[in-house]
Amino acid sequence: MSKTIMKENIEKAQVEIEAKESAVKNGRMRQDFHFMPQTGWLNDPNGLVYYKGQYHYFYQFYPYAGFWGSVHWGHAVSSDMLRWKHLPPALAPSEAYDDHYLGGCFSGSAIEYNEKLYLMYTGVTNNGDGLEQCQCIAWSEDGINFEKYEGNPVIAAPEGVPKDFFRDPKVWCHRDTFYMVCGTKKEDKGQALLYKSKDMIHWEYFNVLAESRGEWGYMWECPDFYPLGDKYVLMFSPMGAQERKCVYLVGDFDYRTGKFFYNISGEIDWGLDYYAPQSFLAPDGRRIITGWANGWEWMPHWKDWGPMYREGWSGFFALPREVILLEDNTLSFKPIHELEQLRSDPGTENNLLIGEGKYQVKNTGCSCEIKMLINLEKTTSRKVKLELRENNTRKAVVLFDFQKAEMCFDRTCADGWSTGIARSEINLKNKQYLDIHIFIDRSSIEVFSNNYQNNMTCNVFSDETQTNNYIVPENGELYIEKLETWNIENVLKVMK
Ligand code: DQQ
Repeated sequence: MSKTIMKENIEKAQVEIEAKESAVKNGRMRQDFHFMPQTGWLNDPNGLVYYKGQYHYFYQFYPYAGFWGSVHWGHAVSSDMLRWKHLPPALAPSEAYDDHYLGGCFSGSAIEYNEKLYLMYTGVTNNGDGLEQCQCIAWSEDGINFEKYEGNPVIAAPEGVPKDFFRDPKVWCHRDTFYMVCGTKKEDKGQALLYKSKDMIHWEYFNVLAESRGEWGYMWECPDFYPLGDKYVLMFSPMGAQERKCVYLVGDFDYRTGKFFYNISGEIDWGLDYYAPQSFLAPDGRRIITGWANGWEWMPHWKDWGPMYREGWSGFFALPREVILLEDNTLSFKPIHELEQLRSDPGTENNLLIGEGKYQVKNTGCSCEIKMLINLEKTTSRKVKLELRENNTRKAVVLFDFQKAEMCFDRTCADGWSTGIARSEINLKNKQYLDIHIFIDRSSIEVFSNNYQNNMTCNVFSDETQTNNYIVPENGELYIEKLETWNIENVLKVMK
């Protein structure tokens, strides 16, 4: 019976998608190379996995409007993480434990087991006493059609855990045992709880993997835990930690106690639009993350989700980034090398000395890539402003202040819609060079700097007249050792 309800709800969603997808395809704000839904609303990445020769993206999905609603899991596959083929939704609300209109199939993860693809997600319902969250299982033999386990839920909120703050399971396997980390809170301090299982069905509570003492917010959403080199990394998206929305911690993990000891912390992305990143392993061993390029109303600079709802959709993923462990055990997040396949019309300038006035970057438009290497020792200016998507009246401004060692993304004059300024400090100690790498798409700008350690994703809803990009040094000369530019191919318009 329940199988039938889920199938019917998926078919209903698919009818809606097919009726509206061409309108979204013709939209002015749709992205050229960032993954986005065919129609409707997208938020967190879920169940990212490489399974039977293809990358799978699942995502929080409401097919019926460009706003959040009872969540389904959208689904798409790709062989290169660039060109995506959309599939019917993998999960739809259908059961007493996941069918509330303010709930549904919340975030979770995927893992291959016995050749099947297993999904673990949070079912959210309401039994008359407020929202309740529990962890549930679904699986598939072909990676396309999923069925929910009839014994769901497999984990209910334990004693002392608030029933509406127990979510976002991320599963991995280590030596024949499955482990799962999920987010919760205790006395208004965020926590990551650890569970283990031998068969993905029967789970036992293990320990508090890590927790906030108040410095990392009151709730940890979408925790993710994985080995990297000889270390372990915990990522989570804290609620209530001000500008800190995507924290990473690096340390050591003890499988005997289930405890994580960290001594390094950092921010994955300081932009106004980056949240809930999830990681997965590529077949060549790279640890890759992707996040939702937007945010929630409780965030300090939040205004709204942007005007895309007018075109029948909302939300996209930030570019996939490879996570790299550096010698000092901090992390850098580098856009995957596959993206280089989308480059066209290359332009290169070497040893560029820019003085008074604006330098216009060549070969750029509504979707392009700009890379520069600034020689700080040969630079006399104290600041450089990058004016992006400019058209005489509007522009997004990214300021690098070498004296204050600060980077700042100001989009208040970018598009007549967006507000907000993002800031980050940049460690320039003993640095001869500052590297900057920018990806511009129709509705977003991602800036990577300082060896991909200071990154900002901000949505900017510029129009097609905003095609100029300028480099503007202040009070002195800027020495760019190498400036490279490319246009970027539109790969999503042809996506099924
Ligand atoms: N989004 C999901 C939750 C998660 C939140 C609901 C984070 O599972 O905690 O759509 O963005």
